[in-house]
Amino acid sequence: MKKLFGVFALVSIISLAKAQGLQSFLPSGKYIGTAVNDNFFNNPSANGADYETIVKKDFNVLVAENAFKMGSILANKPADPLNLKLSDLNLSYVDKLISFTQSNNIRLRGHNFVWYAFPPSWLTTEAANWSEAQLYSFTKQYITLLAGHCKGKVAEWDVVNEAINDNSTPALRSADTWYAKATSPQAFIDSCFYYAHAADPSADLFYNDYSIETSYSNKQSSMLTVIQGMVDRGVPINGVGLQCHFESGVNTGDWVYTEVGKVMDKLGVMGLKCNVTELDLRICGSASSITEQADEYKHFVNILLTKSNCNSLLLWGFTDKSSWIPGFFSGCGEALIYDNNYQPKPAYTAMKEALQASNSVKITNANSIAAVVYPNPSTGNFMLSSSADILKISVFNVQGKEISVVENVKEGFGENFSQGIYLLKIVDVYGNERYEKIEKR
Ligand code: 9MR
Repeated sequence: MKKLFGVFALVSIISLAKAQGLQSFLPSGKYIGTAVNDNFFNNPSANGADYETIVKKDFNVLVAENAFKMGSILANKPADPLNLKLSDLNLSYVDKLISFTQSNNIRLRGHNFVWYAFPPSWLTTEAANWSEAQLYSFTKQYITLLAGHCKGKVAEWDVVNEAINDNSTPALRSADTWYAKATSPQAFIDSCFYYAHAADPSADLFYNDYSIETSYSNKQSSMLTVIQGMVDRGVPINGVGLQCHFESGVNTGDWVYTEVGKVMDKLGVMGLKCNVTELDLRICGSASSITEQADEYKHFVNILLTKSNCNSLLLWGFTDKSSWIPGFFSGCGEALIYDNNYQPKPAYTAMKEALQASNSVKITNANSIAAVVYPNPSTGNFMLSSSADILKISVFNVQGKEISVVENVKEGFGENFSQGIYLLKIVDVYGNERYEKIEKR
């Protein structure tokens, strides 16, 4: 018992060192992350020291905003693009993020192997002269080299990004892509997944896109048809990423959260994961406020926590000091959870509160003994709030075995309960007894 206490004390000290960042409140198997910007790789002093401190404190999954894209990795034209060598790939930023995530015990997401947009400038001209077989050969070599280099270090990859047409007819882009020589864009996409799987069989492979989050966009039905087809053909796909670049107060609200939940369920039925991969909630003019935005961010945390096939919620950056939004949407900004000076915004607090609340234990049906148990944010113990003084709480596991008795409960209890369902026998000072179910999540 003494030894066990020692272990708990040690775990507590380590937890405190993590300074109660967002990720410290997550149940196991769930991840909250951010994209790291270009300065992280080539000009950290422009970000300032707070940038890295916040990344380590709050997030347990990272993705590079640009550094893993073909436009960065093959920015320089290789001597022979149809005979690619590992040394043709500029992997310095990739390796930097691999080593950062490994030394800080952070999960790494790769974005992306194939994207019609922003290819290396030489590729569009070059690929227009290739045969279809040469296009396939180049793509296979690129994915094989990069996925192989990152094998076991990148937990999940966006294999193909934004391949579906905005106007949905036909479903897949072709003429506006560097891979237009593929007579069947679908066969080309399938192949990309096969190449990635062969190079790193343990990585989760994703299709990632925007405007697929709700059924009000025609793109969603195209996506479901495309993905169902891939599943039916046995293509090694593990999930779909919903980018979720939304305008606060405009493309938000209960209907959106419900819709996001529904598409996650539909993909779950196909046996797939569905993650939020690029969330930001831009504020444009007076359409919203940072208070409204806070509530919206909270809903996305709840989606992460309640959807079993959603394991990650990634933000497209975390600080308004560095975001693609103002440069892309004129008059819009403030899309993220820290302000320009790295001060947490209401959105940050709301996310944290949603995560803390998810750790709470609820006592149900407590009529004569109205009692609520909630987590003490600084210790992780459970606190009891009751209308009557409680004499004793006995805790039973689901097998009915009494595993703990706490007497004269005035302060915290329950720090050593693992996740699960328990039965409490609560006795107050007047001898009233109640049996209540509690769930530690
Ligand atoms: O935020 C990224 C921006 O810095 C880049 O200039 C741009 C082109 O590479 O890509 C932006 O990220 C996009 C992401 O890769 C895919 N979904 C949309 C994102 C915002 O445009």
